[in-house]
Amino acid sequence: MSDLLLTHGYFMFEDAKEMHILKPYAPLGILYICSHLRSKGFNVDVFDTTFSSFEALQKHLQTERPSVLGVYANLMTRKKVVEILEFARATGWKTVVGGPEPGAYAREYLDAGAHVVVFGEGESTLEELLPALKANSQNALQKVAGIAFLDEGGHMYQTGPRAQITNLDALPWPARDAIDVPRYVETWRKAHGTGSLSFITARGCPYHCRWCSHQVFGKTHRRRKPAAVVDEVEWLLATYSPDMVWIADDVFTIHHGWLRAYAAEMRRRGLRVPFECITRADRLDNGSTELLAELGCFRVWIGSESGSQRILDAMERGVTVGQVQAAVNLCKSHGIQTGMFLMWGYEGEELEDIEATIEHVKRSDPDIFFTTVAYPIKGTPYYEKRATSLVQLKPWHQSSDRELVLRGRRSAEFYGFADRLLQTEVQLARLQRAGAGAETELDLRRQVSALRESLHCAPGPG
Ligand code: B12
Ligand code: SF4
Repeated sequence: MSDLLLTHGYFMFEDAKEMHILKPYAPLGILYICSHLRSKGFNVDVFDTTFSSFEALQKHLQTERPSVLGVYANLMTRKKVVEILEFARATGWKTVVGGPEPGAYAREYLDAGAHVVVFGEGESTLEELLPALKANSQNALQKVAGIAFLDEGGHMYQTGPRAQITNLDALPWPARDAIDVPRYVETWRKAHGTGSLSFITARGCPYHCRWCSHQVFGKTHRRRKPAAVVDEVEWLLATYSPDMVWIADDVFTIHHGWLRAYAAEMRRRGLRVPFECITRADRLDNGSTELLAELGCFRVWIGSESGSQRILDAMERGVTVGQVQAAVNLCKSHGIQTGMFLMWGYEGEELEDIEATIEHVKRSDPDIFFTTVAYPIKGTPYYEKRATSLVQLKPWHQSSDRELVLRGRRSAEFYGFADRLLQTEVQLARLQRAGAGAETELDLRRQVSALRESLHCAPGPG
């Protein structure tokens, strides 16, 4: 019998959208917890749901001797996680839930079947929590920092905050041996021709974009030593032979001195691997972009969000539209592709801000861009400010923060037109640059004016 079974609520085969994307990554959070606890002498298993089914997990929970089940939850997996918690509890397991969402909805997760909710990083908390759960005493639980549970009277008891891990290098690498990592790499390779896997070089982001969740790492930024990261990269390449990697940090390019040291160590060991990462436009300059290219970076993702400076400032993004355009150009000059994330509907956005975003994307001309309609995540300043305008249409356990309706927000149809107008305008701009035939251009111009008219006539804020 294990001391702890870890799992999560992401079932790739049960999600049509994910089956279309087919770019799964291993759940690093629970793998970090697993390796840490194993190094402290605990017996820990992982049931990786990514390539499995809810039925298989149920069967596993029924056949294993119940101990403690730890579940990772984020805003997208809430529904599944609640089902897992309910089932596990009914079959005799003690249930613990952690990850980026539960800390913001502690009471809801406790009511939904979790015995304990863990806030923030899970490694040290679980190390103390497992013996406390074994002791089966509320007294013992009260001494564990960074948790919440229901006391005998059904009231939520929240202990004091847990200090963050100061030395990330003291942590063992994620327990990738606990899951089928080759299957992740193969799934990528079969679908895209390149097998990929991920690792992190740091925890936390010190910036304060108002809609971004800082639930787990706060506003800290803690980095691993460059040589320690290169050790992991070297081992990953030798063990799993991926064709590329994803550096899953919030902002990989945050610290240029670190980046130089990392590049020097990779160079010294003769290592180079194609990779993609996320950056902020203001954290790219000529030197850092050159290093990215040298290291094998083929694509950077930039949270561009809006082409309107007014909206960027309202988001407290700390970046200018001009910086984003310069960063895209810089990447182009170093042969690195750019992917852009854009957000519609942030508070205060008007038609002219949408037009500014369209102009911005035309001018920057990134290789790829994705749009989302802004949604407030609980625990963020954006959510707190809009809390009184939020309407939850379905019960909490069947819903997610993405499905919250914001009063005063324009219709889905409106943002659909904004999306199509953006796509068509960018297509037109590209054709014009390439000197396309007059007929195609005329056709696109007609589409653009029809879409602009629909956008302007679409229902206003409701
Ligand atoms: C990589 C990543 C992805 C990747 C891959 C996910 C994967 N399989 O690794 C992709 C691109 C697929 C992705 C998608 C999405 N993501 Co994402 N992603 C991240 C990112 C940048 C890194 C995740 C990571 O590896 N962290 C490192 C590990 C060590 O940290 P961790 O997972 O949080 O684990 C620690 C603690 O949470 C805790 N813990 C974790 N599990 C457990 C379990 C128990 C029992 C306990 C006690 C503790 C515990 O201990 C761990 C170790 O200290 C994070 C931001 C971040 N820096 O964490 C966002 C983040 C997790 N993503 C987020 C979002 C919103 C999404 C999307 C909804 C985006 C979208 N609009 O589609 C989707 C949802 C996908 C899905 N179906 O689950 C939000 C989640 C917010 C929330 N409240 O839930 C985050 C926090 C970004 C943000 N700042 O807003 N994401
Ligand atoms: S959006 Fe990116 S830069 Fe902004 S706070 Fe979040 S992780 Fe940091």
